[in-house]
Amino acid sequence: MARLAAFFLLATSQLVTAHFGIEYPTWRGDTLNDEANSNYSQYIQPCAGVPGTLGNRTDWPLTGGSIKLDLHHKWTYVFINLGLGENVANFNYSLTNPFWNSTGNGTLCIPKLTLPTNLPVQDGSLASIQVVTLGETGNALYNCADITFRESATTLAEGDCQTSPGLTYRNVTAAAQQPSEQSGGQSGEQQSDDKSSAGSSRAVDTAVLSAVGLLTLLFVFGMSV
Ligand SMILES: *[C@@H]1O[C@H](CO)[C@@H](O)[C@H](O)[C@H]1NC(C)=O
Ligand SMILES: *[C@@H]1O[C@H](CO)[C@@H](O)[C@H](O)[C@H]1NC(C)=O
Ligand SMILES: *[C@@H]1O[C@H](CO)[C@@H](O)[C@H](O)[C@H]1NC(C)=O
Ligand SMILES: *[C@@H]1O[C@H](CO)[C@@H](O)[C@H](O)[C@H]1NC(C)=O
Ligand SMILES: *[C@@H]1O[C@H](CO)[C@@H](O)[C@H](O)[C@H]1NC(C)=O
Ligand SMILES: *[C@@H]1O[C@H](CO)[C@@H](O)[C@H](O)[C@H]1NC(C)=O
Ligand SMILES: [Cu+2]
Repeated sequence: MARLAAFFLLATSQLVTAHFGIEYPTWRGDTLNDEANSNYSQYIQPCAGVPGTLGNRTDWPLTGGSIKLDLHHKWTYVFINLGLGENVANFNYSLTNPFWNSTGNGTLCIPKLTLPTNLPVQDGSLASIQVVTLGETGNALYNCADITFRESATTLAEGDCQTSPGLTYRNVTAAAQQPSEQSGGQSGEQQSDDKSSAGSSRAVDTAVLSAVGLLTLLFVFGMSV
C-alpha cells in the first residue's frame, strides 16, 4: 500500500495541462473551448460534466464505425467504451480490448472500431461512446459522444480519416510478446516493427505491465485521480 500511496502523491502533484478532443463522432460538448460552461472539466467522469441530453447524435454503423481523436500529449493511454441507451450511466462495453498507448500529438483516426460480439443493438438503438485517456501520472481525462446505430450509416471516407504523420498507437496487452505498432489511418493493416526496435519492446512491456497492475488496482477500488 505504501507504493500505492506514493503513486497517489505523484498523481495529484503533477497535473496534466493539455487535454484532448473528439472530432468524430460529434462530441457532447466542446470541453476544450467552451468557456461559457465553466463546469465542464475533462477530469470529471464519466463525461467531463457534459449532460447527456444536449442532443447532438451521430448516426453510426451497426457493425462499428470510425472515431477521430485530437490528441495533445507526447503519449497517452486510450480507452474507448460504449454504453447502451439514451442517457447512459454505465459504459460497460470496451471497444479497446486491449487498450492503447498512443504516441505523438495531432489527429488519431481509426477507420472502424470493432464492436463486441453479440452487442444487443439494432437500427435506431441509442448509445454513447466514452473516451478515456490516461497519462503517466495517472490522471484520467474523459469525453463522450452520443450515437444512434443505423443500418444506413457508413464509416468515414478514407480522405476524412487521416492520422497525423508520426502518430501511432500500440496495443497494451499482457499476452503480447512482441506488440505491434500501427498508424490509425491504415485500415487495420499491420505495419511490421522495425527490427532495430524489436529488442527494446520487451523492456517497455515490463514497464507497461507494472503500470497496468497499479491501474487495475485503482480501478478495482474505484478511486479517481
Ligand atoms: C451540436 O449541434 C449544433 C447544431 O448543429 C452545433 O451548433 C453545435 O456546435 C454542436 N455541438 C458540438 C459540441 O459540436
Ligand atoms: C455549474 O454548476 C452550478 C452548481 O451545480 C450551477 O448552479 C450552475 O448553473 C452551473 N453552470 C453552468 C454554466 O452550467
Ligand atoms: C451493460 O449495462 C446494461 C445496462 O446497465 C445492461 O443491460 C447490460 O447487460 C450490461 N452488459 C454487460 C456486458 O455488462
Ligand atoms: C505537436 O506538438 C508540437 C510541439 O509541441 C507542436 O509544434 C505541433 O504543432 C503539434 N502538432 C499538432 C498536430 O498538434
Ligand atoms: C490490437 O489488437 C486488436 C485485437 O487483438 C487488433 O485487432 C488490432 O489490429 C491491434 N492493433 C494494433 C495497433 O496492434
Ligand atoms: C507509451 O509509449 C511511449 C512512447 O512510445 C513510451 O515512452 C512510454 O514509456 C509508453 N508507456 C509506458 C508506460 O511504457
Ligand atoms: Cu491534457
